[in-house]
Amino acid sequence: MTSARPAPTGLTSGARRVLQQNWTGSCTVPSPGLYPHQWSWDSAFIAIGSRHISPRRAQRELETLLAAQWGDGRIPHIVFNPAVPPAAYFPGPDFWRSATAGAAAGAPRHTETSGIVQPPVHALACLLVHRADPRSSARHGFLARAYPRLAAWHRYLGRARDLGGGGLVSVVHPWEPGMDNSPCWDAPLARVAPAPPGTFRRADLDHGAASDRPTDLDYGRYVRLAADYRDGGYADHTAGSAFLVEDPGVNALLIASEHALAEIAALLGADAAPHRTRAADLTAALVDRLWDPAAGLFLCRDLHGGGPGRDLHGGGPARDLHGGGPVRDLHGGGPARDLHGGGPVRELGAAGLLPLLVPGLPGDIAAALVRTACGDHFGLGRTARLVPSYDLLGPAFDPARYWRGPAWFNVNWLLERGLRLHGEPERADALRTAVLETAVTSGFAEYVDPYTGEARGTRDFSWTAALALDLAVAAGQEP
Ligand code: 2M8
Repeated sequence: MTSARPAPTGLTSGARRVLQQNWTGSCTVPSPGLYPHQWSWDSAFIAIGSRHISPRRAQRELETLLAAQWGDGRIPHIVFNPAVPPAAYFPGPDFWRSATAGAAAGAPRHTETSGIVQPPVHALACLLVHRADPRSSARHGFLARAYPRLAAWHRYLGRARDLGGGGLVSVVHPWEPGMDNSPCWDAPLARVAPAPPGTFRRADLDHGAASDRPTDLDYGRYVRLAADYRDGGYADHTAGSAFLVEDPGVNALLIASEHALAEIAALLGADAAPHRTRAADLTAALVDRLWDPAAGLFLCRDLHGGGPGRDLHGGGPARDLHGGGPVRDLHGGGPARDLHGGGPVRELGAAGLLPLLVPGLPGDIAAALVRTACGDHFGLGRTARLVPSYDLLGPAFDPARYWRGPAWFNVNWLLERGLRLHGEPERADALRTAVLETAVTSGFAEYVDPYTGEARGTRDFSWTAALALDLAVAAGQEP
């Protein structure tokens, strides 16, 4: 069922303009000022939109990213453009030093990349790009070339990143789930000793208001974690990261992509069964390890954590997450970690709603997720214009600061899809209309105030344009 409303004025022309101006000839940068290189999950979302402008260009977008894959299967979160001045973005290629520090993990020798990863939306993006023009896709062997790389990427996540031993993927840095500054990371991040302030220079503050961006203290911790990972040769098997979290968003996107990989395998005449089995196993592990029936939401699991956190259902904190309790020295001689355990992070993040994207999710859980999305904490269809990145009622909620409350267009696009998948077409239509209107009125903002839709962050942001265009096409508003 599609909405009969016309696209908001300027949507399709504006979206096309943004995607054109941010295209480099081989990929699309998220934003030429703030993010002047290629980002992994950005390119997946961008290709999902740009397939409606040029399927070939969307194929190219993904192929450029896949060409930077490491020998161990990881797809790096940034692929650096050597033509961009080093000071334009921090941490840049001089920091990550992938070709040398990542050599043992098979980093490309002639392309500089970061060493961490982002959520695996790529197989889903490849399938959608293929569907936009199956003939062009077949002519260029798009799926045949992408499939082994996507399969290796999923294998890397499944083998090297099951650091909790329970069948889910772990992230080793808050940038990996893409929701960089979420309050869900506050407790796990509090254990990390920040890099001293004078040892690095932030480039992001040249482009964004400090009040919208992460604090210097958090940035110091991001730098420390990334430097430690690099200095360990980007090895995962030792599980040495001071930050180890199982995130429901990352795992839900992997499951959705594993289903897409099964379809891709079938299209290529390959065996789809292992992908279907893997999707089912991951779904069972996701429910088993991260579903919290009382919260009606999937919660992150902090593999170094444990014990009670904030009481999500009663009034006020049961324990101060940032003070009080002992902080273990993970680099010193503390007690051995139980990597199979850990504990839930008692914060309500939008990543906990993303399993709505999972086709095989039990119906009662999907229904509970819809109730939570429409309840007081996320306000879908009620108090919020777009679904916020974090609990509207949470103690750390901030409608302006990066991933601590503002609404992001990729999250809302994913939820729109999930609502449709789980039999909620009216709610999906209403969310789609809100996304389209807000994309235009905000000037294709990077993120917006979840209540008012007021623009935040950078403007003419690529995935905002791409995903709005995709929804306009789905609504029949764009040929
Ligand atoms: C933001 O992350 C980068 C680091 O990767 C940054 O803050 O510098 C996040 O919003 C992330 O999800 C996004 O992929 C990236 C580029 O748009 O920006």
